[in-house]
Amino acid sequence: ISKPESRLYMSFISVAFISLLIGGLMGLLQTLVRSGKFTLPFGIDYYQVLTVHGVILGLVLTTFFIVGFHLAAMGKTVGISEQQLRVAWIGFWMMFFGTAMAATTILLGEASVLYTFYAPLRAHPVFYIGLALVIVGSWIVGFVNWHQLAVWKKAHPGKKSPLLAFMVTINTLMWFIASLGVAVAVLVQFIPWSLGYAETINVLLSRTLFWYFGHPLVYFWLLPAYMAWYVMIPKIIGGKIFSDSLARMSFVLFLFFSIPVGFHHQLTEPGIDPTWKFIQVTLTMMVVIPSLMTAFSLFATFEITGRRKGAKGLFGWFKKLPWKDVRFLAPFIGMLAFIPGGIGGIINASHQMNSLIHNTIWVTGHFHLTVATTVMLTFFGISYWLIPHLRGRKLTPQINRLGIIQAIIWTVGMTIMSGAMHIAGLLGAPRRSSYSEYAGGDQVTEWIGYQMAQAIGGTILFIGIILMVYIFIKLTFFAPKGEEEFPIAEEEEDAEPTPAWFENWKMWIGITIVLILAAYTIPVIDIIQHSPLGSKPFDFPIGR
Ligand code: HAS
Repeated sequence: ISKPESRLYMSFISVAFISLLIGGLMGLLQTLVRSGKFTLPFGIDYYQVLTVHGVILGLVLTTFFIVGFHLAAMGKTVGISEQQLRVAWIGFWMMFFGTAMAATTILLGEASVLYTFYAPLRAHPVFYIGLALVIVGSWIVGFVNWHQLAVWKKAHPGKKSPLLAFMVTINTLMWFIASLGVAVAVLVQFIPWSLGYAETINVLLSRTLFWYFGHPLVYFWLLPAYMAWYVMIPKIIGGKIFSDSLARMSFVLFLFFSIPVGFHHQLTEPGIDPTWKFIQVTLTMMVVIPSLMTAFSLFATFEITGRRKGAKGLFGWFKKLPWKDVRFLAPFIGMLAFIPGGIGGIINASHQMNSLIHNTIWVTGHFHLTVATTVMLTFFGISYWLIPHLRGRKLTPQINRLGIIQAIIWTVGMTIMSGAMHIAGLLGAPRRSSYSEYAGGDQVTEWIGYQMAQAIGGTILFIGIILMVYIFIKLTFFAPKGEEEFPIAEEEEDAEPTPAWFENWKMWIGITIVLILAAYTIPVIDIIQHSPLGSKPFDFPIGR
């Protein structure tokens, strides 16, 4: 790998790990405050800390890691030119300065609006401008990725695109279409409102535009993990990809069904006709299918590989998996966590059950299993080979051992914290609240023990973060020089050939747009007509 490439990809990944440290510390503070045994010093506001945590981990860490990983995957499979590198740097610096602007406003207490930042909470205009820069910067890198594939296809007429490049293209397409929603909200609603040009804001529209973006956002996090599961894990375990076509189909289904489902975050909201909620919940159940396909394909890969290595009996293949290789173990724990995580998602999406868990800390438990365990442990798993690969170093047995310890610490901490969140949520404990006795009451006393458990889990997780950052520094600067493989598996010989129509991008984008228009046009018209700009203002002072 060339030095300029390595420098670019490492810049993205380094921002992600710095974010992990800062955001993780905020997470620890939150669990301590919620335990009731600790108050924030210097008059720091709970919501300021919560906003740093959500924005830095949910938006900054993820986007920087993913964009860096996308670039590395494209560079490896289809190549990158000097000019493309230069343009990608522009994207990096826009994202970097955008992050710095948004972070400054949060630290000054001018943007305690949480990572979901929809109205009526209002931030300083610089916060929104910073976010817009992050999004536009990520688009620029996305355009570079598409250009990389186009150049490759021109040089290889009639050939199917490499699987990894196909997957990156789907994820960047989904990201682009989804973030158009939040870009509209930022440009048309938030910036004029925060600058004082518009006195009021259509709250429901801002929430709807946010969730149009917010749900595909979670798949933008998930799909790079799926890339590692489909393409890298088979190689790491000494096997092959079960089916190239199945993997491509599952990604295409994510493109179709990730976006027209945002209403499942708004099931309790008045102002949206229940018919449209029903339609979007049905589409949500469709987006479960590509995950079930992924689970099926992974089991197939594990079993076929194990049997090839001589495994006997129904589950003998299980013993043949490389348990002592952290490049496998960390993502594998992520897969395991996704079983309860996914089940929780299906519960959330079911309207009646949603009314029990909505706005409780159950939801926080759900996303700490999905994004903070499934996705993060897979990102850690990727880091163990990607960072030494980029830095011309080796993953030593000693760092591998530390990685295994890290994965175990993470699992223990998250099981305690997320488990306690799920149970407390079912007992009615609200999310997004600092410690309160709510004027007493039997139900409230039931939550206290679980809040203590969350603080214990949070503390263990923070130890896991320190260890991970230590491993990152070690892999980047101190591991011995050498070569680490970028693992890309081949497909099974007897798999059906991938049909050529998978490259029909116009068809995929066309179907996606039709689904979005079908799910959103009428309800959005309704929202605008029944609650036009100039309706009841929710004028909170800036910074609250
Ligand atoms: Fe979710 C709320 C529904 C998946 C993240 N979700 C959130 C929020 C976040 C989030 C951040 O319908 C909070 C937003 C906020 O701040 O308000 N979610 C779903 C559904 C799925 C789902 C249906 N969520 C995710 C993923 C996330 C994520 C992935 C991040 C990465 N979620 C909801 C709903 C809400 C929600 C509602 C709103 C709740 C409310 O009221 O506020 C599905 O995609 C899940 C499908 C997954 C599966 C699992 C497949 C299992 C696999 C692993 C196989 C394992 C193997 C290893 C092979 C069906 C692929 C096993 C080996 C052995 C040997 C055993």
